[in-house]
Amino acid sequence: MQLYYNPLSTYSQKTLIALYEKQVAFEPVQVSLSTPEGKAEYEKIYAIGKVPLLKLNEDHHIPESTIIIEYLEGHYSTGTRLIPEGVDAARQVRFMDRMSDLYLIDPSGTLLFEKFGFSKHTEAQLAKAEKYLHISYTQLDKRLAGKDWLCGEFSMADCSAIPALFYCQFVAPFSDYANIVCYYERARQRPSYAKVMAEFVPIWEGLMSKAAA
Ligand SMILES: N[C@@H](CCC(=O)N[C@@H](CS)C(=O)NCC(=O)O)C(=O)O
Repeated sequence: MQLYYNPLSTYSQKTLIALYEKQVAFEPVQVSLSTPEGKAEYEKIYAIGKVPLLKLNEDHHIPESTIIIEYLEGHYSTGTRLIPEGVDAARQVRFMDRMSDLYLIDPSGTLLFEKFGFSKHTEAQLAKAEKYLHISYTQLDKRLAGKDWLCGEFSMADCSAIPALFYCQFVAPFSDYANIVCYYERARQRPSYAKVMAEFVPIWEGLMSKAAA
C-alpha cells in the first residue's frame, strides 16, 4: 500500500505515527502542496487534494487520517492497539481524536499559516483559533494529570494531538501547562514520533532559516 503524504502536514504525521506504531509496511509517496503543478498532479489521484491518502490498490483509496487509522486498526493486529476494544474506551479515544483534530490541529494551522504568510485570516478567525487552542490546552493539561497518554494507553488520540503540539510551540506556546510539556517530551522519545520528526524537522528548519534570511 502507498501513503500519499507531505512530511510537514500534521494530518500526514498523524497517520505516519499510526503506521509506525502498528508496524505496517507501506510505500511513502510525497505530495507537493506548495506548487500549483504538485497540487494539480495530486488532484488527479484525489480530487479534494488533501493529504494523507492511503492507496491500497487502483480501486481502493482511503482518505481522511482518522479513517486511515480505523482501517489499520481493523485490518492489522500487529504493534500498538490504537483504538481499544471496549465500547466506552473506544468512544473516548474517538472523542479525543475529534477534539484534537478540530480544536488543536486546525486552530494551530490557522495561526501558523497566518504567522508565516501562507494565508490570510480575519481578526475574528484568529481570535477564535486562539480561544480554541487555550480551551484545548486547559482540557489536555487536566486530562494528562497522572497519565502518560491522553486515554491512558497510547492511542489514535495521541497520534492526532502530538503533531499539532510541535507547531503550537511557534504560535501559542504551552509552557505554562506542565502536564502538556511533559507529555510532548514523552512523545519526542517515542520511536514512532521520533521517526516522523527525523524526516520533517530538518525540512521545517530549512524553511525557517530561509524565512529569517
Ligand atoms: N480531515 C482531513 C484533513 C486533511 C488536511 O487538511 N490536510 C492538509 C495538510 S495537513 C492538506 O492537505 N491541505 C492542502 C489543501 O487543503 O489544499 C484528514 O483528517 O485527513
